[in-house]
Amino acid sequence: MKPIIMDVDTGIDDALAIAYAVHSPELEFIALTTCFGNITVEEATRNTLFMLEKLGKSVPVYEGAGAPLFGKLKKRYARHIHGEDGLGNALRGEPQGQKSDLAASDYIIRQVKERPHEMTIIAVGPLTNLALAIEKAPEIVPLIGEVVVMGGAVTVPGNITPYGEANIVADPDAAAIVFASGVRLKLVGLDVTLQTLLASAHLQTWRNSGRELGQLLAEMTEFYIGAYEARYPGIGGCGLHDPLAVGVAIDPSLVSSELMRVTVVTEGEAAGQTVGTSEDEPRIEVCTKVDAERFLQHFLSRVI
Ligand SMILES: [Ca+2]
Repeated sequence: MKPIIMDVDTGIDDALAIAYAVHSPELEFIALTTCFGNITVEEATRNTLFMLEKLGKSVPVYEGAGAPLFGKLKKRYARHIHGEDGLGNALRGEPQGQKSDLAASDYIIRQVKERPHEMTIIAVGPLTNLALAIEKAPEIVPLIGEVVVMGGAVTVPGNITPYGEANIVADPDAAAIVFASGVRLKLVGLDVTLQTLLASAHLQTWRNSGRELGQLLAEMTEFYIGAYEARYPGIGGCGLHDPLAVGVAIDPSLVSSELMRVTVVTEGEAAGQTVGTSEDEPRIEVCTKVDAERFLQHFLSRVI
């Protein structure tokens, strides 16, 4: 089993990704760390604890950054896409569980040192927590097994701006630090995630499952697909952004990649743009192709 920490800003696709990971026996779920992003960090922590309770899974949750590394929020929260509560308005009551008593970045440092070369970090929100960990303790870089990042748009246009993808735009400086650190990293960006559409038809299977989890995921995902329809009329589904990062951690053969150095624009209207070049070091694996149908079937076979 591959030990993982998931770093999340729990909106709807994060929730789907957490369910997928919890139900995947290849992964040993060690902890979750939370970050601002789709919503505030406090809401991300709450939503993460809520999902874990619905999944019947006990995993510690460490709260992290509430804002980007340098200065104020550069983008709005994404309540129009993820709902007022971040879960498509499907949140029912407050979770009973409590967050653990250590900052996310400090937890990441401690855990990586405890299990050198073993930990996979699946980062599906802004990269602030990981950047903070690397800034505080650069010696962890060669000790991290691998980082799988949902973020960026290297060979395709952005989504939140013409240039940038939401997780990177939310904290371009953090992404720049992580990408330049030399850490072993796979970038699962819009290059591949927009090829993985979950259609509304699949939700009926979840509703028909007779399970509370199926109802919950169907309700929140319906909201998410509605937001996609508003943005891309006729699309008939939603991108499985964060779940694909989990899929790649389980089975790297779902994607193919190119080694590139990726720099991040940190200022101006193109802030958050991810620019790939093939010559310079350090290089990361930029996923450029995905076996979308095989991934979708794998995800559907696991998520509820
Ligand atoms: Ca996310």
